[in-house]
Amino acid sequence: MERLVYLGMRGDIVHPGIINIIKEGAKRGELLVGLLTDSAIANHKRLPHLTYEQRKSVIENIKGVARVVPQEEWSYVPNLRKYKPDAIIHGDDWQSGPLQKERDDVFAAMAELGGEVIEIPYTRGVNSGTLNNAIREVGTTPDVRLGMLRRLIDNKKIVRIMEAHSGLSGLIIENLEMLKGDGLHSFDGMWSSSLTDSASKGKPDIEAVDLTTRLQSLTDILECTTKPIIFDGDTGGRLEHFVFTVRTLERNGVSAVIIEDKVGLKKNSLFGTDVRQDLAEIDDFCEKIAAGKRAQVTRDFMIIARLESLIAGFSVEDALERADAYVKAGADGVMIHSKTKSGEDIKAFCTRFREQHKHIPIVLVPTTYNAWTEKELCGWGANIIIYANHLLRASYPAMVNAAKSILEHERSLEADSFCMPIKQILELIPGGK
Ligand code: SPV
Ligand code: MG
Repeated sequence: MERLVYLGMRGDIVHPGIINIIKEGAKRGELLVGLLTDSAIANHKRLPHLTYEQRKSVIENIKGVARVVPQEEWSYVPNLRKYKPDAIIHGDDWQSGPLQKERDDVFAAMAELGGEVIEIPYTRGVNSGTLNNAIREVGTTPDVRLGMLRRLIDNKKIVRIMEAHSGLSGLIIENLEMLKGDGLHSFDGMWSSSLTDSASKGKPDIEAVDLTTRLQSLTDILECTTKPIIFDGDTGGRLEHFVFTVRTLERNGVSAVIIEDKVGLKKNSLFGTDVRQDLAEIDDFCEKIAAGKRAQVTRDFMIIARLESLIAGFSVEDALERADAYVKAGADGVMIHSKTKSGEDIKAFCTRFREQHKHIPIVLVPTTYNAWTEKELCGWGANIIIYANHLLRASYPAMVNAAKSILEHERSLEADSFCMPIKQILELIPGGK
């Protein structure tokens, strides 16, 4: 019987390095490809450009591939135990870098199974990482970007979203990555916040910045990023206007709009009961959600209902009753907001909502109850965590400090120590030279 050789791969971008390893594997036996599923990848790296089914149909048609099976975990080991191959083949690039632990585990498992680990020289100069970066430079399409949020929700335990109010803040979210013990950490997408978008224009957060103006900031962000965007739609305005907002956002490739169940002059939720916060009638808000759902033209766009009961001084019970009605009206997810420090009200809501609705995404904005970690919030049932205002809140004091230093010293020399070097800002955005 022919030897069985296992090859684990993402199979998103096919390049000569992939073809080479397939050839080398097929030379040594029947080649079984373990194709990483979206969820195996999502918690470690960016989602692939192609879906699992699309990747599978490409890889299974490459000469030398005998069979493609899903690899549901980032680790190769569960599939090695399942298929008991005589050998596993891998590029030797994993001898150093982030895959070292995976490599150690594979050696241990193969020793146990009596199989062999074959390492072949890694094809230099071309790999999916550099090709991925090249694709990112080219950009994305509205369709691909729009659909990305649902794919992330389906495949990640927690979708991590950060506020962007300008192209520059969008670029931070797009590019920042941190390698930690359990893999590569990054933000999954952006929140177009009414608070930070308004504040950066010197306006209060009272729906005074109209949609056309909000779209200008959004366009700046869209032009230099590829990650999905959730748009803060405030109250959604009048139902007759909201249906146009939905289509405008979709056309621009925004993945979701969140609208809150308030009426009258909107005030920022974090004022809580210090200001007047009037809740909408349940039926009226349901009608607005349903009208939005009828208006959307794509399958993937999401309308998320934001519950302001706890902000306006009402109970978890009230929020639950409303959440149930909004879901029945067609909401694709709910966002529960609160300004308590403990977050116990949010926890109570999440736990009880999850008993009723197993799969409706829950969005949390832990601005005040921020001692809880993402893992803990995920344990309550949350799917999306939004850091709603932190880049703007971080930048303002930094700007004030620089301005103060110049006033104090009547020159800018002292401010240099907390400003980025001129060379760095010149080179921050490619294409300036
Ligand atoms: C925003 O970021 O504009 C929000 C969240 O709506 S909050 O400011 O907490 O109301
Ligand atoms: Mg807002």
